[in-house]
Amino acid sequence: MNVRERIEELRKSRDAVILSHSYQPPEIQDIADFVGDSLELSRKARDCGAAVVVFCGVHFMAETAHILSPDKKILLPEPGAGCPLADTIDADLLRAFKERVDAPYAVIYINSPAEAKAESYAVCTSANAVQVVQSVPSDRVAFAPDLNLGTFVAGRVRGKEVLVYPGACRPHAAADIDDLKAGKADWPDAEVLVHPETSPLFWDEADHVLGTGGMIGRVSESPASRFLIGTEEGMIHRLRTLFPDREFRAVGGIFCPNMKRITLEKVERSLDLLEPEVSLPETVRSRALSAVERMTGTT
Ligand code: CIZ
Repeated sequence: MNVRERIEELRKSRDAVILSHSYQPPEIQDIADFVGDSLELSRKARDCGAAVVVFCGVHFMAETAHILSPDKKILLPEPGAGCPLADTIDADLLRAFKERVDAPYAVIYINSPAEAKAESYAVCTSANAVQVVQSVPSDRVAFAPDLNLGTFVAGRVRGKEVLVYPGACRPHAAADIDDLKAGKADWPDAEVLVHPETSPLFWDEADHVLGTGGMIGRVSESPASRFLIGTEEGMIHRLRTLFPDREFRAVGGIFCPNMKRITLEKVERSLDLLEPEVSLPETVRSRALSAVERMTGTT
């Protein structure tokens, strides 16, 4: 039996579902039951009937799945797959930031640790950040941890001051603008879609600034046949799978090494041993859940 066959057998015998983020390597996306963004996958984890969820992504994503599904076993096949952006904030840093900027309410990007979510009024994703910030019952809102996304939101909400924490996703924030311009020169007819974690220099060159779910929605309704994509390059496999009749090219050289740490062998091992499991103390989980539910009430 090869590794794919062993995974298949274990998936059945363990009553498991395999979820993959759109930034995962192609071979992981291809064996997954569902591929999507962190919130979509956490909702799939909650709504599926399976007892075991193998979350192929990074730590904060598996944690979010646990926040929504405390009774399921949430496995992260590579426990070292972290998110340096999420690591820029924690509960103490967020409390200090809210105090320093004199903003009683914080909106926190889903790319953050559960302890910081528990200190926040609401969670947001790149898709709904503007609506979530707009819904906060205060005219001063602290936003953490992504500076570029927060700046994007600050420019779009009405009647509120958004005080932005200076965290960054390095691969997105340091994306190569010359590569984007070269892509546009090669494919002048292409539509340019970039992620809000990239810098404003990228937004200025783009037709649309969107999270990964928004990119899929835009491609499905666009008349264009070619697209330049300014986000983590794993997204190209996702888009090619969904839209085999269109052409996609990654621009900016955006590569997340943490997203590539899960292998088929690690998925198999995780299913076999039912570890490593991700869970949280109930006090943190339930407070983080309230912040996630406020987002859901908004969007
Ligand atoms: O929330 C997610 O899954 C991430 C990391 C990005 C996005 O835009 O979907």
